[in-house]
Amino acid sequence: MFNAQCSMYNRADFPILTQTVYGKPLVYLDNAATTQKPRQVIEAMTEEYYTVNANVHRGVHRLSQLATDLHEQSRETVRQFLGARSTREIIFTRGTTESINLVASCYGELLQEGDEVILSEMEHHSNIVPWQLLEKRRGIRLRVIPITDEGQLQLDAYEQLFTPRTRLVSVTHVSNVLGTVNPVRRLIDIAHAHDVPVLIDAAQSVPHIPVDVQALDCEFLAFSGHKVYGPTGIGVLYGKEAWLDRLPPYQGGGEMIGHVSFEGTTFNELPFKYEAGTPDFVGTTGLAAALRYVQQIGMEQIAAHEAQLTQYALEQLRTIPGMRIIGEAPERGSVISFLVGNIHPFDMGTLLDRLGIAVRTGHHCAQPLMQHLGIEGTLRASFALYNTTEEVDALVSAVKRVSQMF
Ligand code: C6P
Repeated sequence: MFNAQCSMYNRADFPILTQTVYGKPLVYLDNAATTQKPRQVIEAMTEEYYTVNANVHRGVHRLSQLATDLHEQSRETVRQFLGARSTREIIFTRGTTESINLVASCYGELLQEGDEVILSEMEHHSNIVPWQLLEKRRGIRLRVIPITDEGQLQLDAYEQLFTPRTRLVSVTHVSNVLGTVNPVRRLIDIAHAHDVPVLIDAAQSVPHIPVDVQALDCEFLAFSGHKVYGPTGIGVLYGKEAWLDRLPPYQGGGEMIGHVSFEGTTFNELPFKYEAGTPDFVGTTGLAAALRYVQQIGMEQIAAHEAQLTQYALEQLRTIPGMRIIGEAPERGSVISFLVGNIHPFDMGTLLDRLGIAVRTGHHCAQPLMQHLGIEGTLRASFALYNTTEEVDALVSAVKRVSQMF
């Protein structure tokens, strides 16, 4: 089905998908947790270890210069991918979690007791706990955008949350549980009307839909490499240059300094001011290879393919007796959370695994959302560019089979 839409894609690019588990073909539907890596990513990283490996920005020797060039070209690939103005706005981190913690830590230095940060009820823990730590450390207050029964943000309530003490809005672009695609451009416009900057958690949007930071006009945006077919341990914080200039550095160490003396230290220019220590320069090569891979296919094509799969899966899953889809927003990504009757998600997930179907079960690091929904957890199927209608059929027939066992 997908090959017909896009000649650039070849499922054989993903060697891991050809295996069987418990004698059944692997149906990998846990892509919101992490995606599989195409050969192009694995080979780019292996090649670098075989031929180039040397520390970056530190050596006059040939290998160090080659490694530095690769690393900085990767930054340029990320810049293009996100539509950022400058590579000075692209900070390499370990992932979305670290990117959000970086903003909480550095922006937190500028906040005073009583200042407010607006989050939403559907945030991942990584966009809640860093702000709670700041609550303790700086005495800030959190304000939370409520959600509707369908799983959409209540925009009227959002507007009511702004006060003269609001200092930041930090919201997810796409919910990792409900699949809801939030109207982030609208949220940003409203925040800007109150002169408030916005951080977008794009962990679940960057891999699935086109994201352009200038079109969004967000001040900060975070995503993880491993969710967009890249390696683990590498991620990105985009920040508008004026904001990154204004905030204090994150961690201290090599690379982030201009000059160090015991009398006083000066800091490096952007983006290095936020990148203390030896960076994961092979990780950035892998990330850039992954972004080139999805760009060759086209983010619009990937989004269309996944939307079609999600729609089909929703229709098919709804035919199962006792099926309850968690999250019914009309604008949705390729994540489907569900429960069947009274079957515990863990039990169903374990049995699905025996049938070769990999889904995630549990609270998905969104316990406040689970509390709002009045449930402990869900099963979650999440799609990527390589999934097929046949795999959706396999999921649906396995869920049917398992639910008949109870
Ligand atoms: N969600 C999931 O299965 P890291 O772990 O830093 O790469 O990403 C954190 C994160 C932040 N925001 C959202 C919306 C996310 O979905 C995630 C990661 C995974 O849903 C692992 S818990």
